[in-house]
Amino acid sequence: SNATVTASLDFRSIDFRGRRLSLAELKSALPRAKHQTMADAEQKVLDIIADVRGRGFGALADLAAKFDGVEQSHPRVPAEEIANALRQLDPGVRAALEESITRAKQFAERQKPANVDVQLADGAVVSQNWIPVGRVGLYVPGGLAPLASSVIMNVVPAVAAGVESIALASPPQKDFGGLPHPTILAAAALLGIDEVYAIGGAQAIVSFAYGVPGDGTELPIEPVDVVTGPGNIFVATAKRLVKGVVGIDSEAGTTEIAILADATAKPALVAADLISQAEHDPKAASVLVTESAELAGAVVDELNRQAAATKHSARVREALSGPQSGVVLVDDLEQGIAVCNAYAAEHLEIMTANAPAVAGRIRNAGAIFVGDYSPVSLGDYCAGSNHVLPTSGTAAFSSGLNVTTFLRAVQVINYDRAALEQVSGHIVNLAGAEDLPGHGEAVQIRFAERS
Ligand code: HSO
Ligand code: ZN
Repeated sequence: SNATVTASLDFRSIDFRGRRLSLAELKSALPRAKHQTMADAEQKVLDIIADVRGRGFGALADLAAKFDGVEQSHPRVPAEEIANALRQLDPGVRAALEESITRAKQFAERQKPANVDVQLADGAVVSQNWIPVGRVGLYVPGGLAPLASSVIMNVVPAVAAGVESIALASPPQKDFGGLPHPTILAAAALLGIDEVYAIGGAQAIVSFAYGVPGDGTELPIEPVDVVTGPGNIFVATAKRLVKGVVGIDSEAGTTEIAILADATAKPALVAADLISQAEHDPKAASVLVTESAELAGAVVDELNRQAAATKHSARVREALSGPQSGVVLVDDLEQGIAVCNAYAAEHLEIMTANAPAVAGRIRNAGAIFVGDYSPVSLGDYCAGSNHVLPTSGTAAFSSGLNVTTFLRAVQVINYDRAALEQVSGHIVNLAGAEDLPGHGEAVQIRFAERS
């Protein structure tokens, strides 16, 4: 028998059975963290922006002392430290990172959309060319766990897109002489990234967005075109505040898993997967959506059993007991699908009969995991898919990190004389209707002065 007595989990239950709910009612009744106010974070990030833009590397040194507790003369990680981290990397971890890179590359390379040339009439061609941005800044958080796999998820699509200049930032770690975590450095080395900075949180985002001028002894950090990567509330706020100065990826905040399951699902697997993402953060969300009250009961039993035994038990139990987690009981699969679409989970697992067909009916999710053998942890590390995904319902309108995050669709217009002449009357008419006759004149002049 068990020596430690642990109170049972407070995995809340929301019962939608027999209720006809509008989308708005559904959304507000779903388990969701109270929206964290960005107001407090915003003032702090505005101060960081002003400080970094005003004092450059001096500000970064002060922020590293204040937030990371490290003395730092310059944030650029020396090349020999990156090489060294790779030399000292555990061979099993190295092999795993390499496999993860191989699969991520294989998938990312096939994601590149094809350019198109469309002939609209004789001599009238419009093309769409996908062109990579020139330089990107990728952020990898330190936080509760050093996510070396996130280096892969950021870098691989940028490389596949054809981005020429890639810089990486990750918080300085007190335990590692003020450098980012060595596994993060080793992953950068495996990917051939040599521009790495030990800068944490909002200040990393700000440094990339605006650049940091050189100071005579130190090289500048050149500004980037796009900043990507997950992070805490300060990172998310900084990304929002610099958006417009640079492009950003979708909001990737505290992680979430939802599982749509029926009576055929295996409670032990459902519980293990809910726990796997709860492990990230006491604020992580784990949601089960099911028509089977029996399954729900069995999953809660499993959660209690497995959560007591897992290494990060306290964090997991807090996440599972929070208002953002719980089971949603539904009438049937139809309502279950509606609930999942309303929730728009970062990760959605389908553990039902005929899982592929059910997955095909999901519209809103950052990524969809089909069947018993596609757990979220596969996607976190080794599926070939990306794990930087939209959270807190933003999957309804945005995508996970992918090659197009780093591409622009540039339209190229190439008409010859006859092709322009064919539509010149229409242009003159529309220009007149908009009271912009100069537009029409710009076309007519080409045909007036024929020589
Ligand atoms: N599940 C996290 C990614 C991650 N998990 C990294 C382990 N390492 C957000 O999708
Ligand atoms: Zn994870």
